[in-house]
Amino acid sequence: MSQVLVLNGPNLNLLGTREPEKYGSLRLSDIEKTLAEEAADLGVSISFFQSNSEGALVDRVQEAGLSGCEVAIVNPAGYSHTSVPLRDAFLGVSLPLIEVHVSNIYAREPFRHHSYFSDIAIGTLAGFGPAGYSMALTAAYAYIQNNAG
Ligand code: CA2
Repeated sequence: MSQVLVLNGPNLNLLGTREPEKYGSLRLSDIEKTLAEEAADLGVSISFFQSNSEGALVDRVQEAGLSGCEVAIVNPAGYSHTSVPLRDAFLGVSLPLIEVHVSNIYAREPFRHHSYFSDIAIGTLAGFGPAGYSMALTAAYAYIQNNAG
């Protein structure tokens, strides 16, 4: 069964509890529950990881890449704009990624307009709220189908 990892970076554990005008009112656990149902319908094995720590995210990417995960859906959160080490982890284990942002980072402060992940991603979804994660799962499934074997 194809494996997909959903990785969320710092502070996304606060989704749905603060700043709903920016990030919506769904909690991360709600988003993960929806994705688990959608993955089951698609026949894909899905796992979830959130951390506020850069090293823990790097470790999880390496583990996923070395254990046969086919695609990662990633919201690197603040690390989008800073983290060369997390970018290097994806490249280091050749793990394809789809980048998700809940908000439209291009309509926000200039420092959010650059992401260290966009140029190495299969594609990026930004500004669709929590629905962006489901869109990314659809895209991940299509990628797996087109790149099987
Ligand atoms: O729009 C996104 O998904 C972001 O990745 C969210 C990051 C931000 O640094 C990026 O520029 C865009 C921030 C995540 C913080 O999440 C919170 C959620 C609820 C309350 C407070 C923070």
